[in-house]
Amino acid sequence: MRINFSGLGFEIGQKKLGLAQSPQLGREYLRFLTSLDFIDFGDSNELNTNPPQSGFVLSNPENIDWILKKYENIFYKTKQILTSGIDPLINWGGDHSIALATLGAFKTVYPNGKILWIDAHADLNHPSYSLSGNLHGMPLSFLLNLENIANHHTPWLLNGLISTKDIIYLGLRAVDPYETQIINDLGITHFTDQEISQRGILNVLNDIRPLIADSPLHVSFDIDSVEYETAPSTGIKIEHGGLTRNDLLAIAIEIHRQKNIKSMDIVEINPLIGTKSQVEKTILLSLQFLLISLTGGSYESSSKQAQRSDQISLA
Ligand SMILES: [Mn+2]
Repeated sequence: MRINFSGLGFEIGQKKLGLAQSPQLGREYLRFLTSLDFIDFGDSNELNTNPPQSGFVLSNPENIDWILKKYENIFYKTKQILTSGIDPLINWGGDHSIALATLGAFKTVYPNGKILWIDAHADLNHPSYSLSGNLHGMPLSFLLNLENIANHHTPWLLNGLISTKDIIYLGLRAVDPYETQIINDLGITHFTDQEISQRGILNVLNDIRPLIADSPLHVSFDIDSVEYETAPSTGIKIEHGGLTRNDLLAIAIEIHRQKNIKSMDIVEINPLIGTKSQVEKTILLSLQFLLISLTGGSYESSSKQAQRSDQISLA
């Protein structure tokens, strides 16, 4: 098993500073804690240089194409990596707007791919209706081409569009009325955090299993899907509900069991929010989710394991 790491420190999809520092932290922790082989595709960062306005760019039509051009670049970068057969690819954000590029690239390379979208939010907002104007709440409206938005603004995405049948939402708990209507009208499969806590994660995974079996898989993991106390270093604080650590680890075990993951986004971890121990707690949980999803729990390279068993037999 190998970690293929792409740092996508985009923080321009929302207004806070700090998300651009997340990939470097993820990289350092991974290399410190594991002895897995590591291929590093470097960093593509987009900083909020003018935070009070940067999140509002989509309210201004003149700015839409300027900002979306930045995603076109990382779309081609991600597509190139996946096309060369390197997987699973870890897309470490950054805010959730990077999914425009990463998921678009995944679907371009794997047209029959499925998507597990683990998030408190549905990220289905449309620039015309969004209250915040933040692009990190909109990637799926582009990817679904709602109201032909991709035709107008992201033509490079058109081969990577997703169908409503490709998406499975896990952990929704803060969905806008406009988004609820889209989910219901289009019949998108979703499991809210409430349903997960009522029925239990294993029953929910039992429903999900046949939906993702035998298809290439993209996992888009937004840390705000997790309950606040367990993963506090993220930009939007939702006091109620959320996935528990156990829910998350059960999901990771299921992802590993499927053995078909091609790419994973890890987004919205903000190292500038919270105390040092809160940041560490948040990042360690994300790493555990990532590592169990990829390896099932064995974080050492096979050569290192062989070494260790040699040592044991010598003793
Ligand atoms: Mn999100």
